[in-house]
Amino acid sequence: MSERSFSAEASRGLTRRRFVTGTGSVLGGLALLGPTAPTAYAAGTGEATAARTDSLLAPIESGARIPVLVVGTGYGGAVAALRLAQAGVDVHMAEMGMAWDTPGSDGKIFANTTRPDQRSFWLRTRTKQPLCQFLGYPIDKDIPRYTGALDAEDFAGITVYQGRGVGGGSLVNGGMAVTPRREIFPALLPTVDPGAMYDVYYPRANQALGVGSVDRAWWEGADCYQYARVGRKHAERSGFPFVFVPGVYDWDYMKQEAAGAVPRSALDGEVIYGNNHGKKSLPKTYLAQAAATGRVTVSPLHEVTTVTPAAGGGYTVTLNRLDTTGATVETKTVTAGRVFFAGGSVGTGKLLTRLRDTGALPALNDQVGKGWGDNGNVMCGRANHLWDPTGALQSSMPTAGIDNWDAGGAFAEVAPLPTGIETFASFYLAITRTPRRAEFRWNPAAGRVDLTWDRAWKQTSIDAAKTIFDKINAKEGTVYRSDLFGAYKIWGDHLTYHPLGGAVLDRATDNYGRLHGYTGLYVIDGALIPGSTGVNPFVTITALAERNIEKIIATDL
Ligand code: FAE
Repeated sequence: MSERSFSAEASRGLTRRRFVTGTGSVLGGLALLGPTAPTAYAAGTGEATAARTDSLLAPIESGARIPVLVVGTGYGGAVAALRLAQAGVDVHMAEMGMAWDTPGSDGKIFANTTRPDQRSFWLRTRTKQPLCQFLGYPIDKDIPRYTGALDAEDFAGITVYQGRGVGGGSLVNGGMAVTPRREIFPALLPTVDPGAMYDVYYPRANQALGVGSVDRAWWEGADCYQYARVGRKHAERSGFPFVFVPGVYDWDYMKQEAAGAVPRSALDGEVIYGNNHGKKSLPKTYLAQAAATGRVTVSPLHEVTTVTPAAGGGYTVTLNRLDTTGATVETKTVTAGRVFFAGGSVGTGKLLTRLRDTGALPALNDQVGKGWGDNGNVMCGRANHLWDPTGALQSSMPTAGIDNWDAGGAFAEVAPLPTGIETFASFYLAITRTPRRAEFRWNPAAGRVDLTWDRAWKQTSIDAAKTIFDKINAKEGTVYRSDLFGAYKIWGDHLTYHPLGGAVLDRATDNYGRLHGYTGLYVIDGALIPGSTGVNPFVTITALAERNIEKIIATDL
């Protein structure tokens, strides 16, 4: 059977009931997460994700034949699933993380930033917080090993933070929804028409993500943004443009948090381990819309391990069903007409590199695994004078940054330090221009994929960030904090929140994400972007996915 007729047959002849567990499927999905009852949270954006996406949860049965399998439920995967479903295609999504729809014993789905527990980290027995020290004291602590929401994935030269669960990075990120300035776009994705991106796909992505802007009048007087106003004052006194950026938090909900009218989330410091309320994460946007089509199902706690051509057409996909300790409790094999790789830059980059180099997909080209970058991420803090307090109450949702991209190659997000106490610190995540690109390499002796990143490469990013902060420190008579990332360590140069690349557009794939070497295999996530977006990346990942899936639906299906 040809690949095309396989898909057509699969779409026509297989109902969802035949390839997912039947009536028990939704309960089955919940049961995977533990014994606690499904939640019913407050209305509006405060409501739990379950309210809108529980109908998606339907673990796939071994032996199923499906038209489309999407690997991962982050931005790229959610766009692919929604648009394919709207085009009449049944889609199944495999997600290695949990569904995050069930509260723990404290009544909350996600753990608080200041009180990490097993829900916080992906399969770690000790937290690995981005800021590992405070005032000279280590702040990491032991936790039970669990399939938590934030993965701090260690490679030789860098720790890559990623979201794990239905919704991918949208569960744990800061919600800064930034469209890069049009002038810098051609350098980011040289083979993509900026006209179409800025006229069609960025607006489409922003609309579907629910991107909006904070009420500036409210912001000017809000206690929780004092830290940002101090950031603005210091930026502007040194002559740097201070730019407000949109976000995906429900700003009206935040106002109600400040007024004490609803449960606090951003104002309770929730962010990197998930937001219990307020953030318009993918389960409330793209995935909720996907659920409404009735054509999309999700297997949480299912990790795709192998994809290889099937004898009768399509692809044989192997999935490990995990328990919450990360152990494989079942291995399933299904057949998919098409596979969309959306495991994120690291997930997709590692998986494709391994599949090529271990013989499962040997025709993938030599560009697979290459072009990986850290979006030039580097963090730092500054110690303010006692007359410049940044506030004990800090909203965990950043709203603005310092733009020195053209002159110094840096855009610095004025970030919160939501400790609950006055720290007199200003904290920044800088996104910098960096020429450094690493690659994923299969390591047969160790049986794993390595990343060739070198910690010393961050010096370019530090230099770029210093174009902003050396000047501000000189002007303000202040110094860098040296107690946040280790003893006497100024720069958070050991990590990234923004992995990009690993299966770059128009190199590992064609100009729309079709993998070279195989019909019916696609990349549709941050792996397509060659290492940098110049700003926070998820809007660009979403917009590019919108562009590519539109073309794929029009021409391949
Ligand atoms: P992603 O969202 O990572 O989704 C991939 C999904 O695939 C994950 O759920 C994985 O668990 C799953 N997966 C991977 N491998 C497999 C497999 N083999 N089988 C099954 N499932 C698999 O990918 N970006 C912004 O624009 N603004 C921000 O404010 C911002 N803040 C951030 C803060 C933090 C702490 C972090 C970690 C990231 C932040 N980001 C931010 C980055 C942003 O979340 C990230 O670029 C996107 O989530 C990447 O989207 P993808 O679709 O590529």
